[in-house]
Amino acid sequence: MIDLYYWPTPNGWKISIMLEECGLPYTLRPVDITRGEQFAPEFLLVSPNNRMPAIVDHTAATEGSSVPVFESGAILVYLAEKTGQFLPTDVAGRTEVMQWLMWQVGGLGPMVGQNGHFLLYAPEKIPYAIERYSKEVHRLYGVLDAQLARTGAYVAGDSYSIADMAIVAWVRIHKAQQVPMADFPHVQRWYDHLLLRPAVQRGLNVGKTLRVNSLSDEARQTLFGQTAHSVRNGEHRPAAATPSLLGGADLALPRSQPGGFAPLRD
Ligand SMILES: N[C@@H](CCC(=O)N[C@@H](CS)C(=O)NCC(=O)O)C(=O)O
Repeated sequence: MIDLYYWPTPNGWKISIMLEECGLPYTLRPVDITRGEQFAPEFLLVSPNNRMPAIVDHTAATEGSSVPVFESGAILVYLAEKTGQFLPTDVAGRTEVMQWLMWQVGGLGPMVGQNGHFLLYAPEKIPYAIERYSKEVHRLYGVLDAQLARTGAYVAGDSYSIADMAIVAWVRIHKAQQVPMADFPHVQRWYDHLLLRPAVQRGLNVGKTLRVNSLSDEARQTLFGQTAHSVRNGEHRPAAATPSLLGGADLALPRSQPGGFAPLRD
């Protein structure tokens, strides 16, 4: 069984879509990032960057150990290699997928994230920041549109891949991000087509009811007030143990990692 550490956001959806596409059984372990559950010590053992998504594969082939993976791009590659699906094995095909996956992880995701921050969450509306990120997001959508015009099918060519899954999760929020989709007809065509896939629908619906539309002051401080000091001092940790995370207590970390999986006790 695979444990999926998850909250319903674009980075989380990438992995719920992939798990649904592969038909791999998994246990959902919600990480409420508005409550600071990403700082729970047991979660940090899996994801030292205090970000979800993360997985722990208890069915890994590696003898006697479960495999923890953090970073959505690494998780997608891990699952693709585990199942032999959605990532070609020939060098040219694999490289094509990898470069668009990296484009999403290093470009589209962070830029759309900053766009959303200054557009929707920042307490003061800073015109320079809003313009900077909305222009960059517009440019990136243009790059995607041109690529989809070239392939006439999926992001990395004729076959659906983990690059499509990574990108569609972020395109999903285009309305809230005020992206003018009329400027990007090829993205629109591809997006409509992907939404017809039952596994994409299921993946996007995982944990839907957990999603909150507004952030309390406490949640804002947890999400936007992090520094190395505050993280080191445990300032954002949830006050109480997190039941959803405790189920992962049987994690046996690879031998190279010190310590073990210490479940929180009340
Ligand atoms: N590079 C990471 C980014 C993950 C990420 O930013 N996750 C956000 C939610 S979309 C999160 O966990 N935020 C918690 C926080 O900001 O403390 C990945 O691709 O997995």
